[in-house]
Amino acid sequence: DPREEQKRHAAIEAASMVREGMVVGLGSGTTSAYMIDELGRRWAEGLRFSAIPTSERSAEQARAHGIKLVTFANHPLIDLDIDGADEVEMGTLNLIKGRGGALFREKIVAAASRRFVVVVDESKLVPRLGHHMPVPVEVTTFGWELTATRLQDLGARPTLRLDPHGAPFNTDGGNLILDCNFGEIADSVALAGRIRSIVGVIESGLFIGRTSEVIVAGRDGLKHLMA
Ligand code: DER
Repeated sequence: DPREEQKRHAAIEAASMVREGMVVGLGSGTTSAYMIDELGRRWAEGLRFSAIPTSERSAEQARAHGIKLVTFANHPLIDLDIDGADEVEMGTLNLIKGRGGALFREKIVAAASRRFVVVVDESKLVPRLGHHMPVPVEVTTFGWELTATRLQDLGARPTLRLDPHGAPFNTDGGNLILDCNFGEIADSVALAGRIRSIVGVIESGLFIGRTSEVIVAGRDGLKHLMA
């Protein structure tokens, strides 16, 4: 599958940026999974670094490789955070993230990082956020129906995310996700602020002004887009 090959290509390129002794943020999703496997290979070759995972799933994958996991207690600053994205807006490099359900921890880790490097296949590049992805919004369970109504007032069509068994999906933090279809977003900076100001909203998958660099893998190789 060429898209999986592209994800893997971008992930390996980003993993090569990890230096001895770094504190590394481990993203979530399929592209990040390739990155974690590559870091596992480098760990087996003797590279030593510390890692902070953005999901239980990524933590499990890293542990299986013997990668040392740490917390913010002793490592409040991350040198390099590597993560995927659902959409990357050309020009601004603003993101939609959260299809994997880890957006809250992902944003906390990105915010704690000197550098936030995003790894994508070329299909993720869009002229405007909302091009083909809804904005995942993490909300508290209590009163989620009211929070959904307030998101509708912002112009969204919110859908409660369900797990494979048809029950409401619970994030690692025990919250719910409303996938909010806003259509194409003209002003994602303003929208991100409006979403955050709704009581009951914990965090949204709009990552605004946080991206340091995007590694895009395409048919004609790798591109590095710098913020
Ligand atoms: O859920 C997330 O934020 C993931 O990083 C997602 O945005 C990218 O997942 P993918 O690499 O499986 O496409």
